[in-house]
Amino acid sequence: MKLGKSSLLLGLFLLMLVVRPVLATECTTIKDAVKEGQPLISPYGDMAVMGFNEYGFNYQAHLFNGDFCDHFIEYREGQPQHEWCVENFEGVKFISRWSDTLLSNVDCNGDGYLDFNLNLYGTDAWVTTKIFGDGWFEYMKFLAKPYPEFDCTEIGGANVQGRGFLDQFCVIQQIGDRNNPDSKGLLYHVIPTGFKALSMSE
Ligand SMILES: [Ca+2]
Repeated sequence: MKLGKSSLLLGLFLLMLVVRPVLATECTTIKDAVKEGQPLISPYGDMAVMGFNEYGFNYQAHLFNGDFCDHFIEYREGQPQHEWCVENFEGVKFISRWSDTLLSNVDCNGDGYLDFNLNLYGTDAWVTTKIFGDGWFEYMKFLAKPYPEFDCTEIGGANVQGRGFLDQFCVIQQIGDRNNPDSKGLLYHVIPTGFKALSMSE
């Protein structure tokens, strides 16, 4: 019996040795990756450096603060649409924040990229954008729809169309309108404000 017990304990101990590395699977942080000389890569192909990168992304802080044309990869210098962007948006600034559900600041699946998720229906994903030029601005708060057919106007918000992955979101708040520089007031404001807005539809 005594031997059996020891064997059991030994077995458990060995099992722990085997299981531990699996349990210890950790997410790589931006800081650790930089320290190791192999920075994580963003979905845009940028290196996730500490603080702000050359374009204005601070992936650690889930924040972009920079020139409008630098935010979108297709509008950056050297890209075919860069000139168009400069002609239309020179001097225009852009600030955006996003949730970890959309674009994380860690790599947990070990592929070397910041984890990101483009299937956002029913998640708690959110994005805010502020675009501003000389004397005008537009602020928007986006929240992921619960499901694709959801009509955001039912809760007093607005649907999004033709804006890529943002089409999965409702605009639940908008202040100002880039297409109408005189507009500085509130256009949409779903109550309750913020991320409980969609629960009102259930
Ligand atoms: Ca990853």
